[in-house]
Formats: sequence, structure tokens, C-alpha cells
Amino acid sequence: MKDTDTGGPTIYLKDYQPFGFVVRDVSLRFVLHPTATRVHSRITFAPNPDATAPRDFFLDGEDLKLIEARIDGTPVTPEVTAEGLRCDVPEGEFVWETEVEIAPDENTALEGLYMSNGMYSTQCEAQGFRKITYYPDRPDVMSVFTVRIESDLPVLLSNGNKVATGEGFAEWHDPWPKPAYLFALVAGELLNLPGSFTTRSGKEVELNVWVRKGDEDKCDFAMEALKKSMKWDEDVYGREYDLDIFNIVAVDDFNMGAMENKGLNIFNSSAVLASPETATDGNFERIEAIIAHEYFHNWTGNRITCRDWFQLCLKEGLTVFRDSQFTADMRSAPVKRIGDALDLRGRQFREDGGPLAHPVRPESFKEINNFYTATVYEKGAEVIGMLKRLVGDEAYAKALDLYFDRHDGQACTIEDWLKVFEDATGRDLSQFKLWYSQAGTPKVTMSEDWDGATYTVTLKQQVPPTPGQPEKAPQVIPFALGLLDPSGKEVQPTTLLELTEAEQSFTFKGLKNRPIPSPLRGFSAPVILDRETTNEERAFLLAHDTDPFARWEAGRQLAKSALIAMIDGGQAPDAAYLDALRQLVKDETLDPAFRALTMALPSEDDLAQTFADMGRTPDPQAIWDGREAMRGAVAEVLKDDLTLLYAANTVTEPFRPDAEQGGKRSFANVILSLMTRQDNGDAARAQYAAADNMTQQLGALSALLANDLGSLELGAFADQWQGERLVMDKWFAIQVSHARPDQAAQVASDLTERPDFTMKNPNRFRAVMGALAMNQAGFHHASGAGYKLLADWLIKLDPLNPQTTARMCSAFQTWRRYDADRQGMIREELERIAALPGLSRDTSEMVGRILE
Ligand code: 0A1
Ligand code: ZN
Repeated sequence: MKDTDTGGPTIYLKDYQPFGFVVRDVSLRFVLHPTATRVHSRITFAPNPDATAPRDFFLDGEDLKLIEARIDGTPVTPEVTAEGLRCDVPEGEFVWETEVEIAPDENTALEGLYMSNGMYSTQCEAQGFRKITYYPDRPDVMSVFTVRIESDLPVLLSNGNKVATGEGFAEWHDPWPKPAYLFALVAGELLNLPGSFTTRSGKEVELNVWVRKGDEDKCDFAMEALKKSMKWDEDVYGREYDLDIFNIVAVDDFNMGAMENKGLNIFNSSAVLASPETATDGNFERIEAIIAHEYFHNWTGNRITCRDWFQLCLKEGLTVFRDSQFTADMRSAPVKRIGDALDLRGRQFREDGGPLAHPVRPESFKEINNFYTATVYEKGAEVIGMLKRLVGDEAYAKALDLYFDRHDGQACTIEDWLKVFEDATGRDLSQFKLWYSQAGTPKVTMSEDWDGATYTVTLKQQVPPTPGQPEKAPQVIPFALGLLDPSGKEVQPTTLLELTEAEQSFTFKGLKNRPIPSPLRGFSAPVILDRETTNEERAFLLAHDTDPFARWEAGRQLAKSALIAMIDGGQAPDAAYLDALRQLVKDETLDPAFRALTMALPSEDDLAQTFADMGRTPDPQAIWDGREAMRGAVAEVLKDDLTLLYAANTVTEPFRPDAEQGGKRSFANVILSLMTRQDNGDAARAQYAAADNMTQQLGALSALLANDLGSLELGAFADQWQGERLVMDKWFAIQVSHARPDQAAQVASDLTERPDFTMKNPNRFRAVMGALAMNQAGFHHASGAGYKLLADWLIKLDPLNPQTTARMCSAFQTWRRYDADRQGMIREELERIAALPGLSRDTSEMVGRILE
């Protein structure tokens, strides 16, 4: 296939060249108007002494109406194309000025300057700034920005510190050089929750959370999360905030979670607004993590940024790693680690094992927006976790200090990052670097031998072929192992084995009995472990392992093997599994959150993948039936314990969104869903009626819906919350996720007929279509109705919002694991999308890759 067959030219990492000019300073003036905003730019350019190629003055620009351009005050006539403009320029330094017109109100793609519910907002990462004015829109061009906003709206915000304000205008100056993707502007009738933070060197920083009227009672939690993040980054990484003011803004229409613009973070309202009545414990935890993530970017992303978009994991992997550390510190470290492993396996392993697989640092792309992926973010974070495990905590801290010292103010590469570790530790990281360049999840096969005195563990690794990468070399895999003796006592504490070859053996001496291994403790590497074991051994680890991850994993494997036997061989639910579960749920020494996690069955998608890994074709309906039967069996075996367990874990104190209460509520909700199978919904209805917080209200509603009950409550919920957009998103989603397989597409389709369904709001669109894609048995129902409905809507959305459309195409990425009929139907839908005239570059690239 030619490069240009799908969605335009391919950009390669190997072609990187610095820009021919440096930008000394940027001054922007915005005269805001919904359909005719004028943007005046005044930019000082000078030749870049590091430029390697002949200097070409090309500025990126899309959907701009050029009014005029000048060089050193003299009007010029540049050559303008759909991608930008080119102009002859003087030899030395010069001042470039333009005036352009843009229409924020018509911008439904939500990139560049757009309007959302009456307010102006921007999104410039990755390449949105070129929709605001002509500019070298690339992260290695950094400059100091001064911004003047003219508008009658009361709140006018941009990056940096506010330097002037008056009737109808405000001026902002950001002293820190930054790439254009970190530019931001917000204007609107907003209210703020004010706060302040004193940095460890005694500087007082003004903090604000800005929201639309009506949302001001949902900002406290975000403000507290921000303060905790600021403190944590000082304590753990020695990083202080560097401006006089830090603003957070909530916006309703946003493609992603949030954006780290310098000094002016813009958030999807779902990632910032929370009150006990409207947000679940899961929402609170996510908000805390996203606030932290965006704040941490101030150092890992903003002060040190990426040289080019291939280096995206430099800022994202590191910042996800940092926010995971933060959450582990604020909440429960084991629960966070288990959650991360679940998420990685659910999203990243899936990506890595299919047509969309790409390295943590990709080497080519057509549309960079398609590479904000679980691989770049989550696997990128795992790679840093492994690096830390390998070099140790102290060396990690030393390397990070060196990174900040050496690279502050620069646009860097993965080579710069690894060099810092090499210099700080003296370690050669050339083999480790393969984690950045080889796609695919390594499979580690473990076998053991016991000769009566010596215990030998043999590990073999194999990295599977992925698109464009048929052959792989062995990687460096930190494999944490502990050993237990048959009485359950730990005889070998966690030991880090470093697997660097295709096959390697490790021996342990001085043991009296053949030990029981506890492998891959703490999920020490993002690999698939393949080891022959028995259910007895799994039950033993579930009862005795000291490592919470390995313990949970043992329970998981036990559940999985029981489920597979049921789905596959029609066997009765495994008695050993049910027995082990019964012991565990009643073990008061265990954290309720941990018990809730252990009770959760492997997802339908996880089971489908397990079948695919066994060389079998998964049957989505059989998987759904199997999980239902298992839930029924669990409810039956626990039936005498449920009421007591529920009472013991029902929180009666005033609501606190912390890990302790949240863990109890999540466990109580799991128990409630089992009780609902036994009591025809009485307990769930009672919880619904008494609930004073969203976790309990939604938990009860979901227990009812999962058992085909709750239509009254569903109606009452809508009446109660019709004015709350974020709560109504839950209402839309919950119906689709709990719909029976043969009804899911119809339920989703009916919801799109409602007047409050709109595809212009990504949250609402995802609430319905995302939930459909997640309802595995519904989406993959043999009728093909799920595939068709999603494709119909992706076709409608693409002209408006290519980014969200492209992202949602990934629902089809696992298509090759299914039977010929399903594959045929999916192919037809993908080809229908691909054939659309004017299809966006984003969607065209995604569909092309999935079909390849
Ligand atoms: N950098 C942000 C995420 C983000 C990425 C792309 C966006 O538009 C294409 C928007 C936000 C983060 O990591 O939080
Ligand atoms: Zn990020």
C-alpha cells in the first residue's frame, strides 16, 4: 500500500529536522467574536543557528482567513495553502505580523479556539494552535508569550501571570518559554472557587477553579486535590510551582480528560466537578488523579517538553507514572496497583495484541491525535516503573534530579531521558531501550525444577510479531518473585530477577521443601505470564500470599479457570473457587476494597481474549451466559452471609470521598448486587431510597438493572437529575451497559432519539456509544445491530469531530478474534466508513490500520 492511500502523508521520526528559525517572542491580541474572532500576532523570528537544512519560512495554519501579513511593518503577500503559508523573509532577525479571522462558534472539532455553552475555550495539543494563527506549530519551537484578550465577557484568562486588566480587556504574560501546544485562552461568564498555596520557598500562589454558574458547589474537591498535588510534588520530586497564579477551568465540551496548558489547565467538566450527591467514589478518585496529572505536567511536559510528537511518552509516560505514585500515596497502594494492572490488560494489552499495536515511541504516524494511546500513556508509565525497579529508588531520585537540572527549558527526546539514567547510575540501558521501540506484550513462560535441595526457576521470553515488526529481540524484564513453603510461610522474600536473555535460569538453595512460587509480584513488568499451575496452588496463594497483587492475581486466575470450564465444557461452577471466595469475603483482616476487587469476575473482553489465546473463537453470548451463571452461583453460596456482610460494610458516617469509605461502599455494592439476585431487589430499592450519595444511588440502580428490575427507579433518577449533565451521562450509560445482549443496540438507538442526546458533546456521545462498545455481548451480538449502529454514528460524527470518531473506531480493533460471520459484518462496516468521501485523516488512518 502506498503511503498516501489512507489519510495523507506519513511522517517519520527519522526525518526530524529542527525548524529554520527561532522565535524570540510572541505577542497575540484576540478580539473575540463567536463567528469572527480576529487574532493579531506579532512574532520576532531569527535564523536558527542549529538548523541543518536550507531555511524555509513555512508557518502552519488551518481554517484561517488571512486578513493581512507584514514583515518589519511592510505588507507582504505569502503563498497560502490549506496547510499553512510560505513567505520570503529577510536574512537576519525580523518581526512578522498577521491578522487572521476565525469562527469559534463553528468549531465542532474542539481543537483550536472553540465555543462551549457560551464560553470560549482552547485546545492546542497536539496541533490545534495552527487553527488559531499562523505559527511553527511544533513542540521544539519554544517562546515567551504575551496575550491581550478583548471582550465584554467578565472573565478573560490566558497563560502565565495577569499583567493588566481594564474595561473589556485583560493582558497576560507567561515568562516561561513554551511551545504553542501549551497556549490557552478562556473567556466567559465564569465563577471561581478561590484558594491559595504557599510554596516551600515561601511564595504565595493564587489558585482558582473556574466553572459555569450552577457548578460552583462542585469545586472543593478539585481545589483540595490541587493543593495536595502541589505539596506532593515538592515533597517527593522537589518540584515547586513557578508562577504567581494557577487556574483550572471546567468546560463541558472536551475531547479528552484535561489539558496541562501552562498556568491555565483546562478540564473536561467530568474530570473536575464533584459533589457527594453527583459523583461516585470512582469519579472522585479519577478527578484527584487527573488534577495531579495535569499539575505534574508543569515540570514533566512544560518546563521540559518533547522535541517532536514521537517523544510523546517522554512527558506522558512519566506523568502517568508520577500520578500513579501520587494516588498510591494518597489512597491504597495495593488497590491502585491492581487497578493499574486491570486497566493495562484491558486496554493496552488489547491494543498491543492487535492491528493498532505500536511502540511506546512510535516511529511514524499520519495523525498524531491517534497516538494518545494506552501504549504511549500506560505502557509508557510501566516502562518507567521498571526502570525505577531496576536501578532502585535512590538512583531513580538521583536520575530525576539530573534530568530536571540538565534539561530544564529544553525540548527533549527519549535518548536524553535514558542518558540521564546512564550517567546517574553507570548502567548501560541500550537493551532496556527496546521497551521504547518494540511493540507487543512480551510473553514470559516460567517453569520450575526441584531436586530435593535446589529450586530452579527457568524463564523464557518471547515478544510477538506486531504490524511492521516481524522479529523481536529479548528485552530486559524485571521479574519479582517470592517463595512460600507448604505451610504458607514466606521463605524467600520478594527478589528481583533480571531476565535479559531469551531463556535464563535462577536457582535458590537452602530450602527444606519444594516451595510454592509467587511470581510477578507487584506486576513488576507489563508482560503476560504463562505458567502451568493448578487450582489448588492458586487457592493456596489466594489464602497465603503476602504480596497483594500476586494474591489478587491468584484469585483472578482461579475465577478465570472456573469460568472457562463453565463456558467451554458446561461444567458446574468450581467448588474450590466458591469455597476460596467465601473464605476471602469474610476475612475481616482484608481491606474491603481488596475484597471487592477479588470478587469482581474477569471481564467479558478478558475472557474473549483468553479464548483467542487458546486458539479458539470466543462466543460473546456464551461468555455472557457463563458470567451470569457464575454470579448466580456466587450469590447462592454466599446467601447466608450477604446480609451481615452488607450491614458490616454500609457506611453510616457522613460522606468522605476517601479510600477507606470508598472501599467499603464498593464492597457493599458488590454484595448488594448479589443480594438482588436473592431478594428480588428489596435491599437495592431500600439503598436507592436512602442514598445520600451517588455511589450508593448508582450502585443500587445498577444492581436493579442488572436483574431486569428498576424501571421505576430509572425514571425517578432522570426526573431528579435532568438538570445535571454529568449525572445524566451516567443515566444514559448505565442503561446501555446493563442492556441484555439482544437489546443493547436498540436501547442505545432509542437513547439517541431523545432531545437531550447530542453528538456535539463528547461526554454524551461516549455515554451511549462508548457504553455500547463496552457491552461486549451486546456490541458483538450475532445480529450485527451493534456494529451497524456504531458505524452509523461514527459516520455522522466524523465531519463534526474527527478526533473522537477516530478514537471510538478502536471498538473494532479485536475483530479478528471472532467468527467469519462477525468478521464479515465488521469488515463491511469498516469499509463503509473508509469509503466515505471527505473522511477525516484521523478516522481514515484508524480504519486503515484496523483493516490492514
Ligand atoms: N496532554 C493531555 C491530554 C490531551 C491530549 C490531547 C488532547 O487533544 C488532542 C487533549 C488533551 C494529558 O495528558 O492530560
Ligand atoms: Zn498527560
